[in-house]
Amino acid sequence: MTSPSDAVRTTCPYCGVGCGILATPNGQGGAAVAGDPAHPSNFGRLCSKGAALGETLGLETRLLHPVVDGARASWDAALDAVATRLKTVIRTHGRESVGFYLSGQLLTEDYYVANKLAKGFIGTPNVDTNSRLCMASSVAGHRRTFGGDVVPGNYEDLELADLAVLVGSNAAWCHPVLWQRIAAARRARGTRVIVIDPRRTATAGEADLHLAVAPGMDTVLFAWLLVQLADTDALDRAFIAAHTTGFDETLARAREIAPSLAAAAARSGVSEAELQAFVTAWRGTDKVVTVYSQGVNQSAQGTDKVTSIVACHLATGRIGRPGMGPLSFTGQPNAMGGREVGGLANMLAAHMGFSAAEIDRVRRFWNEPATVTGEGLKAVDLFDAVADGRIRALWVMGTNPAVSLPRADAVRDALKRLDLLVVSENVASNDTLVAGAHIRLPAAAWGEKDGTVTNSERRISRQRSVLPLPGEVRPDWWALSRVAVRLGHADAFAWTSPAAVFREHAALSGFENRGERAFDISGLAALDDAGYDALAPVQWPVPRGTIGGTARLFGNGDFVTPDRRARFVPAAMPALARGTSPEFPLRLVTGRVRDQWHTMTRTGLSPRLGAHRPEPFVEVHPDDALRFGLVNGGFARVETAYGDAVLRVVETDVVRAGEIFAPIHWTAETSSHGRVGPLVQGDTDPYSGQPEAKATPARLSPVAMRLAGVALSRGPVALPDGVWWARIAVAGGWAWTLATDRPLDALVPAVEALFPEREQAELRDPAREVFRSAAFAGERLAGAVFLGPAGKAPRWETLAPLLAVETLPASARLSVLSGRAQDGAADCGPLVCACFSVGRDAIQTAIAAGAADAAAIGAVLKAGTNCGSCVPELQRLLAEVPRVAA
Ligand SMILES: Nc1nc2c(c(=O)[nH]1)N[C@H]1C(S)=C(S)[C@@H](COP(=O)(O)OP(=O)(O)OC[C@H]3O[C@@H](n4cnc5c(=O)[nH]c(N)nc54)[C@H](O)[C@@H]3O)O[C@H]1N2
Ligand SMILES: Nc1nc2c(c(=O)[nH]1)N[C@H]1C(S)=C(S)[C@@H](COP(=O)(O)OP(=O)(O)OC[C@H]3O[C@@H](n4cnc5c(=O)[nH]c(N)nc54)[C@H](O)[C@@H]3O)O[C@H]1N2
Ligand code: SF4
Ligand SMILES: [Mo]
Repeated sequence: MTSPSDAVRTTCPYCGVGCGILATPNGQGGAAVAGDPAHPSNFGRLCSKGAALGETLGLETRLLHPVVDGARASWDAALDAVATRLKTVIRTHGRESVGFYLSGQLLTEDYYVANKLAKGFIGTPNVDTNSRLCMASSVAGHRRTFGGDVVPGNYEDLELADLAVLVGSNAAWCHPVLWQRIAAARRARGTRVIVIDPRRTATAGEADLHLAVAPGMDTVLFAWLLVQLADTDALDRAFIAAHTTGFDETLARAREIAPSLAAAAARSGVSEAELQAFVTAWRGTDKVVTVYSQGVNQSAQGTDKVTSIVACHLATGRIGRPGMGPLSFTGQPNAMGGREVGGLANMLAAHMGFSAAEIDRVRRFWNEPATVTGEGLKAVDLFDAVADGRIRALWVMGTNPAVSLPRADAVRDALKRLDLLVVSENVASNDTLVAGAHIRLPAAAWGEKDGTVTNSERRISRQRSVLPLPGEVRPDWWALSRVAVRLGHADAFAWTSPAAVFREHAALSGFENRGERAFDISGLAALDDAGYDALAPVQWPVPRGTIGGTARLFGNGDFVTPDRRARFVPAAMPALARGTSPEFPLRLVTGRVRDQWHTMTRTGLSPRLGAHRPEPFVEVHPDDALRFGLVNGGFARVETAYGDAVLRVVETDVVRAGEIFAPIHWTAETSSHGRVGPLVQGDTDPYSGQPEAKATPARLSPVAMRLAGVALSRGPVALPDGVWWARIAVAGGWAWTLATDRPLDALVPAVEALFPEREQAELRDPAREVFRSAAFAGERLAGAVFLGPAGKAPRWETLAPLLAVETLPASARLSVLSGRAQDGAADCGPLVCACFSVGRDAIQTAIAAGAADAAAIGAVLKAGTNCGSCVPELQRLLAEVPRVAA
C-alpha cells in the first residue's frame, strides 16, 4: 500500500508518446501530477495536456452508477440486462448482428477481454475500434511490407538522427514531448528537420524546410525520392538483393508517378527547388528518421503513403539501426496495445489473422469452438450496418463515435435504430450517450484504471491507479467478464485481476510462436502479481526466457514475412477520393489543436487548457476570405455534401488557398454549431479501411451576427435556440461565448429565465441593443449574461474571473454589469502559455519592450518555461511583433 503522500508511477492517458507520470493523491479526490524523470519516453517532461491532468479529475461530469433504460440500476441488474438482451438479439438475428466498437484509450487488459468475448465466445467478427480512424493505414502498410505490424525503431532514433522528416504530423501540438526531444537534438547536434504538410503548422513553422504538399500527394514526393535514389546510385543494392522482394516493379511504378522533376513538382504542389532540396538532404544523410501520422494515415491512399515512405528506407537499408528508419507516431495512449490484442476487425488476436492455422491456434488456446473464421466489418462499414439493421446490438467502449466518425450525424441517427446500445463510459453525458444508450456502464477513468498501455515505440508501461474507484465505477475488463459469465463462459473469464488477464495475453503472444509473429511477450507471461505491479517500461518483443525487451527490429534484414524478406509494393497513382466542384470548391482538412483532446470530455474540464483555443474555428486563406466575403473574427457556414457547421473565421496564410482547416474537438456538449464530424466524407483506403478525414470537398459562406456576448454560470444552463455558443471551463464554472442574428427583444425572456430563482441585477439599453444581467446567490455570482452589438461585447477572459471570486460585496455588484474585471485588469488576449496563464497581449508587450527570444520572454513572464508546448507560438509572435532595439 502507498500512503497518500506517496507518488504513484503511472502513464499519461493522452497521446501515444506515453509519458511517465508521478501522481500524488491530494487526499481530496484529486492528485498532483509531474513528469517521471525515470520514464524513458519523457525523462520528466510533460506537455500542457499532461501537466493539466490534475484539473480534470473532478467527479461532476462522471457517470458514477449503471443506468438501464434511463433509470439508475444496480450492477447486477445492468449486467443481467446486457446478457439477456444480447441473447435475445443473437437468438433472433444471429451472432454477427452483435458489434463491438472499442478504443485505443482502453487498457490492453480491457481490450483483450473485449476481443476474446466478442471474437471467441459470442462469435461475432464485427469488432472494430477507433484505431480504424487513426492507425489502420500504418498497420496495413507495416503488415504488407514487413509481414507484421511492427514499428522497427524507437524514440532514441529521433535524437541520433541527422535528419528528421515529419510527414503529416503536427508533432509540436500532437506529440509535444517527442517534438521537444527533437528540438533538444537540434540544439545539441544540429539535426535538420523537414516537415511535409499542406498547412504551415506550429511544427512546419520551425522546420528547416517545409514542403506544403497538396493534400493526398505525399506518394509523389516519395516516388520522386526513390527514383532519384536509384538514378544517382544511392541505393543499398546488397540490402535490396539479400532482404527484399519487389523492388524493380516498385521503382518502375515510381517512375510513372514521378516521371520528371517538373511532373513531380506539378503533381505534389511542391516547387522544383524544394523537391530538390528534399532529395539532396534525404540522400545525403545516412541517419534519417521519417515520422508519419494522420496526414499519412487518414487518407484514401494511406497504405500506399506508408509503403512509399518505408520503400525509401528499405532501398537504402536505413531501417532498424540507430538513428534511422520509418517511425509511425501513434495517436492514442494504447493505439498499439489494441493492435496487439487483435482489436481491429481484420485481425484475430495477438498479431494473428485469419489463416486456417491461425484460427485453429487461437481456438485451441481459448478452448472455444465458436471462434470466428473471418474478418468483420471495419468502422465505417460497421456503422453503415448499424444504419441498415444488420447490426442490432452494439457495445461502445471508450470512444465517442457520434462525434468522431465521418458523416457523424448519420452515425448519431443510426445509433437510435439499435435494439441494444450499451455504452461503457467515464462521463454521464456525451453525444453518443445522448443518441440513445439503453444501458450505460460506469467505467474506471485515468487515475483509477489499472493495467498496461503500449506507446509508439512498442514500449509497454503500467498505468497504475492513483485514486480509489468513485461511486459504483468498475474497470471495463471486469464488466466484460461479468457479462461473459452470464452468457455461460465462467471458466474462460474467471480472472480476478488485470495481472491475470495480462498473463493470458502474454501467453497467447508466445503460443506456438517460433518467430513468425514479432509480437511476442511470453517472457512476461509468468510475472506474478507483484512482478506485474512493479513492471518497468519495456519494449516488445520480450520472448520467453528474456525480460529486457528489444530496442530495434529488422536491422539485420530479417523480417517477419513467410520468406523473411521485406516486400516493396508498387503504389497506385495518387488521387483523392473525391474531386472539388463548382458547388464545393474547397478542401476541408480536419485535425487537432494543442490543448484539447478529441471530444473534450476530459481536457474540456481544464480552465488552463480551454483558454488556448476557446471556440470552434475555421482557418481560411485571405484569398478565400475575400472570395467568399468572410471577415476575420466573424462567422462562416462550412458546408459539405454531408453536413454543415458554423465556425469562427480565422483568416491566415497558414493554410493554402483552396484549403480550409477545422478542428475536430467540439461536440453538441460544448458548442451549438461546432461539430465537424458530420461534414467529413466516409471514403476509405481500400487496404486499411481508414477514412480520408482530411480532404472533404466543401464550401464557405458568411454568417452575419447581430449580437455577441458572454454567459457565465457555475452549473449547466440550456441556452436558447437561435444562439451560437461555445463553452469552456473556467475557474469556478463555465463560460460561453455567444453570437446571434436575432434581435435582442426576441431573446431577453429566454435569457432572463436562465437563472430564475436568483437575485438579479439587470442593465438594459434597447436603443443600443445592450443587455446585461447578473444573478447572485448570497455573496457569489451565480451566473451572468452579457449581450451587445457584435464586435462590441466584452470578452469572456475579462468576465470569467468573477466566478472565482468567493464574496462579492454588494457595492461591487453594479460594477459587474460594467463588464470589467473585478480588479480592473485589462483583457489579456488569447492564452498562449497554458502553464502560467500568460496571454498574447502580455507577450506582445514584452517583445515590443525588447524581449528578443523565447528565453527572454520566459525570464520576464515565465511563459514557455515549464512544458515548452507554447515555444513555437512564442517564436511566431517574436517574428511578428516589432521590437525596440535593446
Ligand atoms: N493536442 C492533441 N494532441 C493529440 C491528440 C489530440 O486530440 N490533441 N490526439 C492524438 C491522436 S489520437 C492522434 S491520431 C494524433 C494525431 O496527430 P497528428 O497526425 O500530428 O495531427 P492532425 O492534426 O490530425 O494531423 C496532422 C497534420 O496532417 C496534415 N495533413 C492533412 N492532409 C495531409 C496530406 O495529404 N499530407 C500530409 N503530409 N499532411 C496532411 C494536417 O494539415 C495536419 O497538420 O495526435 C495525438 N495527440
Ligand atoms: N474528421 C476527423 N475525424 C476524426 C479524426 C480527424 O483527424 N478528423 N481523428 C480520428 C482519430 S485519429 C481518433 S483517435 C478519433 C478519436 O475520437 P474518439 O475516440 O471518439 O474521441 P474521445 O473524445 O477520445 O472519446 C473517448 C471516450 O471514451 C471515454 N473514455 C476514456 N477512457 C475510457 C475508458 O478507459 N473506458 C471507457 N469505457 N471509456 C473511456 C471518454 O470519456 C470519451 O467519451 O477521432 C477520429 N475522428
Ligand atoms: S506528450 Fe503530452 S499528451 Fe502526450 S503522453 Fe506526454 S504529457 Fe501526455
Ligand atoms: Mo488517433
